[in-house]
Amino acid sequence: MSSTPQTLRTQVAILGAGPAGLMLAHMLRRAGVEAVLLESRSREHVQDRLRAGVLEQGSVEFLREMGLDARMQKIGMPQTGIDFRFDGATHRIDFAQSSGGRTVMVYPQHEVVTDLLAACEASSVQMRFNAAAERVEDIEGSRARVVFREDGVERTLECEYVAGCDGFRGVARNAIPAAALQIHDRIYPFGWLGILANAAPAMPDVTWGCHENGFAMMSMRSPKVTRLYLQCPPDDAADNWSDARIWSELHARLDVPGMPRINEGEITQKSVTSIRSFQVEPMRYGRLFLAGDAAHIVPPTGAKGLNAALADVKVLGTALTRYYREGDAQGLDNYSAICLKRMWLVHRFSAGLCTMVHRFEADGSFTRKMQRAELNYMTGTDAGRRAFSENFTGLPVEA
Ligand code: FAS
Ligand code: PHB
Repeated sequence: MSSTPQTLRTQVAILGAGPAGLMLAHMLRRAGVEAVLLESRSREHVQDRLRAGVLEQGSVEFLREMGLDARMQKIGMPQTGIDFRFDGATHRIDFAQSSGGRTVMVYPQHEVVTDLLAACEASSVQMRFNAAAERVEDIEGSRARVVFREDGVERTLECEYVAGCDGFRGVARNAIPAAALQIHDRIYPFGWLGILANAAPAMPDVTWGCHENGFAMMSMRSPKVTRLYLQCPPDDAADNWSDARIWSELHARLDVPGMPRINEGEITQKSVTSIRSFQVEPMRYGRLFLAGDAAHIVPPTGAKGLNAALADVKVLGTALTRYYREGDAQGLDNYSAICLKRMWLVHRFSAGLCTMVHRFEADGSFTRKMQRAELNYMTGTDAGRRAFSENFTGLPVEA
């Protein structure tokens, strides 16, 4: 018989143990704010999920401020430039030089989650795994409620505020009345085949192939593991891609004369991800705050998904801390406006890049010429390189 009561009480209920939920739980614990985190999946599943790979400079600094950078400093891979391949040549942007020294760090999302889980467990954050929120109620009342199911038993978590960090397929967003929720959505006519290979990255820079066959990318997860992407049809399946076909297309789309060819190796993971731009407004309704993928999705092209989630949490965690420590609700009241102002600039960069580098089958030669003109301007002019670099290394977060 479980000792857990049917009804739990806390100050902040956090839905989701992805980077957003775990970082918020860690921030609130450090601030002495009481929180309970509910996660529908197991701890192992959460820790082992492979996703993003690149941290903006602001995210690296945020992790350092939160005391979470020890392993990142050891195994992270700092990046100062990015290599665009098109028209049979290489076109490198040194984003450190073009942004006054700002850089990014290749440090895989599952490593960030590993660090966050360890920190939350070390500070006894109340985390409940295999505890799926079913609905969020009374977000316009004096106290909110999260109804969740754990070990087959329905329980209730009463709280003052709910942080919906439960991702794109979570339930928090559903608590906002349809009449109050604006949804902005664009689904792109292609997907990405993501590949993990036991092969040393052939180049020190993340390398993009903007090819007639379609987009491709070479990134990395460690000095011995390469992360690769191939544009594919939106309804494609990983099983349609033999190893031979994968390597043939990667060489066709990424190799250029005078530069090292992509290194081949054992493919250990391949999966197809759909590509979309998605944003809900507002990101706060009554006692509910949405953060990360629960509020927005960006095409992975600009490496912004994970970073945008951390940026939201920096704003929300700071605002909740101010409220509980000083009784000042100004940050909470401004949360949605601050995050939306930054997010629409993140969408602008991510959707713009996505449109620039992919092959759109339905488009004619004029659009393809415009894409090339955009690429030449972005990589071939100081203004273009600076604009790319400021965005890729990360826009400021107004916390
Ligand atoms: P997450 O989706 O990470 O976490 C939400 C959590 O909530 C999950 O653990 C989920 O189990 C839990 N949850 C859901 N419903 C619940 C419920 N009812 N009750 C309790 N818990 C619930 N971004 C990049 O920048 N670069 C990339 O290359 C990249 N690749 C990606 C590949 C894939 C396949 C996917 C899906 C995303 C990728 N992303 C990438 C984006 C990704 O990194 C997200 O932006 C990031 O995980 C967002 O973090 P969270 O907002 O915490 O959401
Ligand atoms: C990745 O490593 O997953 C990655 C790197 C750079 C990008 C997008 C994704 O622009």
